[in-house]
Amino acid sequence: MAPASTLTALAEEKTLESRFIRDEDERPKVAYNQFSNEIPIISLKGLDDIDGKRAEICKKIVEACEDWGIFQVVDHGVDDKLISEMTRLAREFFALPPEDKLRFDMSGGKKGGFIVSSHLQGEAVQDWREIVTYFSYPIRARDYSRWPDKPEGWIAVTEKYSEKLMELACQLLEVLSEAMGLEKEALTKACVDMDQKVVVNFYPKCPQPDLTLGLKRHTDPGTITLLLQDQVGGLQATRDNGKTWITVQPVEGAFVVNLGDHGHVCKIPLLCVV
Ligand SMILES: O=C(O)CCC(=O)C(=O)O
Repeated sequence: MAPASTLTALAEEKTLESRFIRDEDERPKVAYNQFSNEIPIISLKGLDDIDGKRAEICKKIVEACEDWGIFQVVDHGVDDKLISEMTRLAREFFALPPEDKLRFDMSGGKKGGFIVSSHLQGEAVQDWREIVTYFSYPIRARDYSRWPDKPEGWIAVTEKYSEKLMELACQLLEVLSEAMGLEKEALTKACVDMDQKVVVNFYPKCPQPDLTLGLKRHTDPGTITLLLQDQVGGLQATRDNGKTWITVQPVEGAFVVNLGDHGHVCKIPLLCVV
């Protein structure tokens, strides 16, 4: 039997271990698959067309930021094939035997790799997830010893994916800079070297999903998050400090764009995502 240090074995149990059980008021208030259409889906087709569609697209983005602080983008220019390759590799990584994943164990403060629940220490209740995470930008600071070397192709595909998502993030930051009446590069310059962190979350089948969360209530610490959901869904958001929540509708190939705490400091109204 697999060691309990990953969720592989626990997913087969009939009941959930107590370390994952949340207090009642922290448990999900709406079902993971009761999808809401409230979060706008914005096509970026024509964003570079300065004399054409750009103004209209920017307006939609700004309205979405003011309203929810979260929106989805389609026609974003990131190749479908690259997205499906990244998704396939992520699934294959988490399907590896525990010992392969634990070769990249990041417990004990290592700056990247694999961990169950969270790299944050001292948490009273654990998240029901496995995670691979590491910094991908700035390129000169990459520590490839913390990037998984299995499944085959992971490093090359993640490099390409990171590059394309960095381009997309910069395009969106330009829109937000202009919306604040600043020069186009203001936000990217404010981020100096533009860090980027790859985070891949895996939420295995859970014996008692109503008692726990895949990932606890939080805001994202960075400037902007680009999140690729699978079609199962489960991402939830609130704009009234947790009184009510909605489950974000998964849209094939779309990225959920979430403004993080840094974006908030830059005076962009914001959200919390579970
Ligand atoms: O996996 C998800 O759907 C949410 C991920 C998230 O909120 C995060 O990694 O900060």
